[in-house]
Amino acid sequence: HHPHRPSVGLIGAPFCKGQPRGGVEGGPDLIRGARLVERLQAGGCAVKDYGNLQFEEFADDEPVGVVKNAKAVGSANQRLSEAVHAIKKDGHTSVMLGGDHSLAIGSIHGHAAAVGELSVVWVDAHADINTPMTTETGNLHGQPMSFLLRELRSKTPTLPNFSWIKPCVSAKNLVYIGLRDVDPAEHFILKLLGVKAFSMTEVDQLGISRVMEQTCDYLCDKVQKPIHLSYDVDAVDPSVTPATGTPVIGGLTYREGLYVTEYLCQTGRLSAVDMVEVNPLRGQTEQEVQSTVGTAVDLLLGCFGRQREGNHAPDYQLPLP
Ligand code: HAR
Ligand code: MN
Ligand code: MN
Ligand code: MN
Repeated sequence: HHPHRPSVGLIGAPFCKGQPRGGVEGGPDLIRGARLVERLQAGGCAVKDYGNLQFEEFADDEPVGVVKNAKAVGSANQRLSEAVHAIKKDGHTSVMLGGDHSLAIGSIHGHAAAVGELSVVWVDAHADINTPMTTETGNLHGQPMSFLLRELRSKTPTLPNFSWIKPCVSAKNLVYIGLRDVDPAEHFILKLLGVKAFSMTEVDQLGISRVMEQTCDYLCDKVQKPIHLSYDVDAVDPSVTPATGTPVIGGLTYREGLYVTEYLCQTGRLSAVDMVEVNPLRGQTEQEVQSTVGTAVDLLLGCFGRQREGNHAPDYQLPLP
């Protein structure tokens, strides 16, 4: 058995206004600079790079309650949603390079607009499910899931430039992996909606292989839906991925983080991937930045068939003496 090698449609989203720290807008070009495209191609993937999106600036983006930069986040995500929609309609597996995690709004929305019902696997130290009413920070990268879940429709006000969003994910089709920094209101929402979550406690208890088995049993049991993987690089332990805005001790090892991608790849249903929150300015040294970016690239290669046991082309022929 050899893994599927679909064609990849790559879109860069150099956007940082879902959170207060500059630098995360450098993620897409940094990940490309680590030769992502070339390495995907070397592994047998066709890649179409759709380039980086450009985002509108708003001079009058006043806070709505505590929520910051709503107009910028709403507008950026509307553009991203259209771009991911087009990439899916072109027949690719979408890869969105962030940028901060507020971009999951547009990426998941555009994916769902193209394919219909989907499963979401959210790999993150954080649940990113605060509503504009529960957020303590006002940062929209801590809130994207609240705008996407049908069950939270009546709990989220319509922010400026958010009126285009149609909640398109059902709570039963969402699984979290890697949680270890969840706000009280977020924890309440997860319990209220009965969201399947494998926190780091469950990773410790079950091991990552049973976590992935149970993730897919849970999601795959029902109709075979396309999978959206939203991977926040802060899910992995900060000893491995320190160059990120909100590092949290006690995360996935490099091997656990990679196993998640290898496992989802072999389902053959991975339809879109986000790789977000790589922030070069948060690395203390060049080595910290390289470790973070290199891990992000390795995780993406894992999504597209790279195996640790090795790979060879299906038409490989041993050279004869
Ligand atoms: N829960 C906090 C908030 O709402 C922090 C979450 C944001 N950090 C992230 N997201 N990197 O995954 O602001
Ligand atoms: Mn196969
Ligand atoms: Mn996140
Ligand atoms: Mn996070």
